[in-house]
Amino acid sequence: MLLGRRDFLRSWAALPILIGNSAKAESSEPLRVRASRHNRIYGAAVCTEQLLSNEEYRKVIVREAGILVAEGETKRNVLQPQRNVFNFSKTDAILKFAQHNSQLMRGHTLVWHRANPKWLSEEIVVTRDEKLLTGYIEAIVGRYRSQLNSWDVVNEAIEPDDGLVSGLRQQSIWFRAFGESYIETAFHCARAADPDASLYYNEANLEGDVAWSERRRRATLKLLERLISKNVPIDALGIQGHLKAYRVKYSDEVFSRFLDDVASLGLQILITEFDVADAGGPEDHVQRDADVASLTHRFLDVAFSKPSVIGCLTWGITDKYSWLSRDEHYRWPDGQSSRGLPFDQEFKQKPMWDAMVSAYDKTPI
Ligand code: 9MR
Repeated sequence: MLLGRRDFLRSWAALPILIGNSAKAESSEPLRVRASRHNRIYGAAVCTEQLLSNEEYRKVIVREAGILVAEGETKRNVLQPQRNVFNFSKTDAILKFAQHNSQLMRGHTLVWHRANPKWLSEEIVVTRDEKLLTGYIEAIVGRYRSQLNSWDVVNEAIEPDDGLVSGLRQQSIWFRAFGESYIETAFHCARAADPDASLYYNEANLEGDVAWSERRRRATLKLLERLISKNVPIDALGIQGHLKAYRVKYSDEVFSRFLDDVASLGLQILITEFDVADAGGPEDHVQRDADVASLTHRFLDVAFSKPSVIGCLTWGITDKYSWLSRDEHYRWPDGQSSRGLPFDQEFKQKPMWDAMVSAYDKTPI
């Protein structure tokens, strides 16, 4: 499917299998249908291995998701493990799957301090060669030109705890080699390689009602303002949306204000990696599911009340494969799975799915 930047919003509304004849929502209708009915999108992060090996997983992804993103396979450590070795097979497999199922696909992520292969980290310290940044973007974005509708060009460039006044992440090979300019270089290069793809800056921990999250919001807004004032080709902000139900306070007002601030810069917004960590919650998983659903509802209600928010992707779709169950900060010590995604381990819809449906259904068109 060849979909340009300007076609992005129109494109998912036009996907043939998405729209039923009736304008009235059916209770069994999947998220992608609910979303497109309201000119929004729903999608999910996927992994090739699971797509290849688990039919039930494949079915849920095909039924529910209007857009896919690779959870790991489009990162540089996978795509370019050695200087002269590129491995496109996994990304190609996901793209083929998406195209076969009339799903869009987005790219995540071109520049991320945590996805650099070892050879690159070693080389850039010595050479400071900008080609190590631009050559990669030209190769990857060029290869998938007109096939991915958007790219997270730069991911997580903010880290106020690193101590810079700008709040930029100092502990990144990119910042150390080029200073802040690597961000604009990356965007210019991506735009030249695929003029049709929407270009995103993607950032984490932007929604908490806590001081450290506020610092992140301020630094992100300032960065976006600087980029826009320099005519850097950026189209949207990706808000990851990894919520922590029992650990980080969330407030509708704070989140709403931030969305308005971003929209006032003329940017679109996508919730790119939504899930809700349930670590630290009560033992009773029924109670946790209710809490996760309630937070999901509040968060997405605020998001979808804004015309600038074009949709939401969850980071995975089933608890069976969630990164939250693997991560040392969020996994349960007794080995039970986390319950932060719309489907449980057995691929059954959870209250979180109902909350998402309801948020999409309420979205003003
Ligand atoms: O969920 C992803 C996990 O499986 C990978 O091991 C990890 C490193 O590549 O990345 C995780 O995804 C991260 C995403 O790329 C950026 N935002 C935070 C996500 C969770 O750590």
